[in-house]
Amino acid sequence: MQPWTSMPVPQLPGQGPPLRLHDTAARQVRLTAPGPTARMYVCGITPYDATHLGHAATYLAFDLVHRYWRDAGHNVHYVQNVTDVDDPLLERALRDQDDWVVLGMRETALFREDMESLRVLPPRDFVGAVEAVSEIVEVVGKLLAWGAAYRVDDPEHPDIYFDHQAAAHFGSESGYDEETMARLSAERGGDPERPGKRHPLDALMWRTAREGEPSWDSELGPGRPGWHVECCAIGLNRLGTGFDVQGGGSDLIFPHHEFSAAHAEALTGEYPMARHYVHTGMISLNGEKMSKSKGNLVFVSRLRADQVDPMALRLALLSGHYRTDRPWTTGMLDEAMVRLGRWRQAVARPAGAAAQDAVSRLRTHLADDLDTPGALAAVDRWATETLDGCGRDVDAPTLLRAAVDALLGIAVDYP
Ligand code: 5CA
Ligand code: ZN
Repeated sequence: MQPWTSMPVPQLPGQGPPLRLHDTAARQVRLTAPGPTARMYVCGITPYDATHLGHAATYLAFDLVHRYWRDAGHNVHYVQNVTDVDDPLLERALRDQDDWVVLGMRETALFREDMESLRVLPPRDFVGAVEAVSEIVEVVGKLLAWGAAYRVDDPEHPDIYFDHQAAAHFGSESGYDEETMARLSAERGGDPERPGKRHPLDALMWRTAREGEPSWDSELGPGRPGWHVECCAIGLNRLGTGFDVQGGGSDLIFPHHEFSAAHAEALTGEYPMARHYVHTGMISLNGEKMSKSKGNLVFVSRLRADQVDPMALRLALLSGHYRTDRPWTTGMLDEAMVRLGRWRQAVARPAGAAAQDAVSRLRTHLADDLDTPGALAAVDRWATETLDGCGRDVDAPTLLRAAVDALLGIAVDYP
């Protein structure tokens, strides 16, 4: 698929410390250590509804990773999928008597616009599940041939499942016990009750064709891909194994990322698929996780239509730490507008407070597991000192303008 349009990123003098990120598998904050090309896969949307603020917050967190690595001199190979064929999309299309392909295309187009307006740097590869069907078939075919996958004992629908015991490290990504896994599998798209499986946890890889559902002819017989194998195939085929970051919201820790990793281990014989598993906290509204299925949504596109400044929205979503579950309130947007106003005033001054220190503090906070509250406070401090007239550094306004653009993605004069 065509990703959205990129935007220029200013080059800053100097460098910050290496980036440290929380790794779910290690349950601690660890250094990232990418090679010249940093490799990141972030799970993309299921396009059956518009981008809400929870999605936006998640993609903004990984945009900061992208930007920090670039600032550190790395090329970033960023891959993102679009789950453009899956149960929730098909169910929504059926409910609204919509064509599932058109629904997916429409919501993906809106997502692109939303990402562009928030100044999220696009992935290098933006890949739909539909485009990747042949890649997925190849992965499933191999695992089936090797006995890591099997056909369920159901003559009418001999769907293919992954035997989770085929991956020696199954469970190491989430660290969850079996009871938690069973509960989450049932809640998040799994089917522990399905008869004929070797084990209730085993996850679907290939769903044989059903009446009224889309399907693709393949060596596996007509059918459509399961969800976890989609991200495994798209990620491995573009990044290879042992890539730097696998990312998504904390609702993907299990079963999605556990199974993608397990498929990859069974396929490549190598472990781990990703060196860091990075998960964002959930944005809530009225006390509940913002989710398409609950319908308690604030859409990015709606706020754009209401003339909300996208830079204020970006700042508001970055004002909390990415790993914290946090509520969305309109007060956050008001605060962000005030903050942005002060930044705009300060960078418009002919001189300001010493910029080097401010930029170095900004980088140090971001390097510390994306401490955005600390990073925003560092810019606030510089803006206050500058507006109080304490600075004589004539290069400072230009440098700060470039730094908040390059590192935080906030262009003060945008749009
Ligand atoms: N297509 C799959 C991933 S392969 C999927 O989960 N799609 S999604 O549209 O449901 O979510 C897209 C991304 O937004 C995921 O990383 C998900 O974890 C994240 N997300 C969903 N809801 C929230 C929320 N309320 N707060 C923060 N992130 C969220
Ligand atoms: Zn995914």
